[in-house]
Amino acid sequence: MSKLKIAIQKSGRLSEKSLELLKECGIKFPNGGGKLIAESKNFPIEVLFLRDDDVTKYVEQQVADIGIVGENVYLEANLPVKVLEYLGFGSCRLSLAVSKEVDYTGITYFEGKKIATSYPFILEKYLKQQGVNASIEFISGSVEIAPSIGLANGVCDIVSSGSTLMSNGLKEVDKVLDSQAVLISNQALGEEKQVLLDKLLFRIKSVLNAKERKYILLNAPNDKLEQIISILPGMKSPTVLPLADEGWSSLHSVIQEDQFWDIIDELKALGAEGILVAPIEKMIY
Ligand code: PRT
Ligand code: ZN
Repeated sequence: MSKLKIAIQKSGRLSEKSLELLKECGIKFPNGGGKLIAESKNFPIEVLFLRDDDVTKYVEQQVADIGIVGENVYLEANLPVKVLEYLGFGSCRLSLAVSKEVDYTGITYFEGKKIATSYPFILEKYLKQQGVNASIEFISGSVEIAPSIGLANGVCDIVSSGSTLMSNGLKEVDKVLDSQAVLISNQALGEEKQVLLDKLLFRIKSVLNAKERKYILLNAPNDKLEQIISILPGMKSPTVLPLADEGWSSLHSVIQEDQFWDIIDELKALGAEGILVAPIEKMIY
């Protein structure tokens, strides 16, 4: 029987979350630390543990069928593979930064200057779009030290909290790209593998949908029910059950995580009580 091969990062910022996502999809692996390949016992899938820089290439070459990689790394590889899903972890941005002493007034600052980066392809495309002529110095690591050692006037690097830039005397001046982990796939999977992939994708979507939402339960006075329902955009419509207390009902629904605090304030203002918000593990449409 055919097996799906997924390439994920062996050790680094995406490793744990990638394995966790597979686990949340009900896919179990034996605990064999340090192995480069692991086979699941309960789903026809094999995991290849690789350096993140190799994931896109191996998916394109069909060494793996699918892979999880940072969108920044996938875009830099510039290979013909498909992005199937944005996974919501590994968030960061690719930004331009200069010495904090520079009086930066805009992207034209870089005209005729030199920028150090590990992302020459993305940067070149960006500079072209912006109409700026700058030379690009490729460095594979420790990009942040380039300006202080006189190698470049600025850098284009991954930023998340910004503390690495700060501790190297740099400031972020322009965002080139927002990035997060993506699920990529080879463009020519056979029929059998496609069936397995569809099954996996259905599970991944259910997990991701659930992460974005919360289950909410509350007690509401009957005369405010209609107004409360109108601000609760549930899956279809909220469930309403009468409470033993006359004039009150219990209401159950699902809300978007990011609307959470706004909605809670409105609900309280309408007299809702005993508000409970709980995580959802899976959400099937
Ligand atoms: O060994 P391998 O080649 O597999 O791993 P790697 O060292 O090349 O990659 P890794 O594990 O560092 O990152 C994997 C992916 O995580 C990246 O491709 C991004 O998509 C994503 N990611 C998220 C990050 C960061 N956040 C991040 N902060 N990748 C790198 N960084 C680095 C950045 O390069 C800089 O040195 O962290 C530093 C900045 O962090 P702040 O918080 O100080 O701004
Ligand atoms: Zn890497």
